[in-house]
Amino acid sequence: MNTVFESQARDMAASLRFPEPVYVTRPNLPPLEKVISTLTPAWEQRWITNDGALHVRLEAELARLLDTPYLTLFCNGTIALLTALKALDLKNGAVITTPFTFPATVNVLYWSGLHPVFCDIRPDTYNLDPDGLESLITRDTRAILPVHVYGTPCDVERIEAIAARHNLPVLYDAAHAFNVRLRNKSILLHGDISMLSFHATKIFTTAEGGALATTSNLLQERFRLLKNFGIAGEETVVVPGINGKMSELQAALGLAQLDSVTQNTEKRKCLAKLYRKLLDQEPGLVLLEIPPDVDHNYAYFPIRVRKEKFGLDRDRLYSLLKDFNIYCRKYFYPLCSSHPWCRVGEGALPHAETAAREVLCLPIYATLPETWVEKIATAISGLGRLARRCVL
Ligand code: T4K
Repeated sequence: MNTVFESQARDMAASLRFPEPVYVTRPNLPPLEKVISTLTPAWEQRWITNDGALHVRLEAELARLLDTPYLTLFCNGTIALLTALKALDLKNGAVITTPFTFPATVNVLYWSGLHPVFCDIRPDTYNLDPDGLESLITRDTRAILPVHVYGTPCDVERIEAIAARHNLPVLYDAAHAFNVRLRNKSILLHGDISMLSFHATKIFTTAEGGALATTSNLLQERFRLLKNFGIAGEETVVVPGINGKMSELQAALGLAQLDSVTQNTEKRKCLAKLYRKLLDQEPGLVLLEIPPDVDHNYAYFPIRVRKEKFGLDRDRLYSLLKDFNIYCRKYFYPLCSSHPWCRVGEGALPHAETAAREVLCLPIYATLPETWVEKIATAISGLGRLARRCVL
């Protein structure tokens, strides 16, 4: 590596270094007193899980906020996804999904006796590309499992038209898509089932937590049974269910946060706008375009780093930013298709492979100061300029 670059990059990092680590995200935590006061009735009644009053309230409030007829809470998004596969009675076959996702999306298939068939992604939205979908459908296919990556809706109309032609259910991994609307309609109204995650890294959090949304009353009833061991009555177990329940402690955290959802999204929107203003013209950086018919949640701020024009590749930029105390994340590297148990050869999913090599998610969260965004953008453009000057 060029020593002039090394020493000047070190000087730049020393002068711009944040006094504390800047993470890709931070949970949006309500005041602790508010969580305690929300939790107090549960404490007094000593009812801390199993469909408690807070759980019931959070379910109803979220269904209203997210505009979905049926929403069922879970202990986390992964168990919710696993339960959705069981509720659809999928077994012994393939599910078509994307390789550009968090391992949970694909791991649940293996836990359910299914296997993934990977469809390449669109290079602009990072979502499953419907152009490649239909040719992957065989007699073995049981369902389609697309992901609304970074909260951007998939091409739901085309995916669902293909699914309908082949009589296949569509289960959306909507872990990133809390409160996203497409053409002024909740994204959760698409497909048979959508899964949400309320993990600490998500824009609405119950520490760990998740939900399934559906428009089907029958599916909702199955979720309820399956997440509670299949228990239909004190002496009746009707299906082999598991424990997917959310506790009252988690529900209290969720309830205490509900009134900040809109403000939180507005803050993120402003920060995303600022990043865009500062980085849009940077050579070799490609920013995610938000389609005009989408009300986005700005959960992530992914950039694509093209070495030929930017001067540095994504991995080098990621490492150098750590010297500034900036901890970005390579969501989603490695691709799920590259896990040894998937055995998909290199070159089979070209758009996903390029995205996994080039995408870097920058810090974005409601309490991130605008001055920090300016400093992060200065660090990124400064490193790019320096690299181009030193011709690495
Ligand atoms: N499908 C998709 C598409 C998903 O993205 C996910 C989860 C799932 C399904 C599964 O849903 P869950 O079962 O998780 O509900 C994180 C999360 O653990 C994971 O939930 C999330 N996706 C994924 C995108 O991100 P890591 O390995 O990056 O987490 P970690 O611990 O490195 O945290 C990232 C940053 O967040 C830290 O650098 C700092 C900050 N952080 C994290 C935690 C836990 C905090 O500030 N406070 C915290 O408490 O996976």
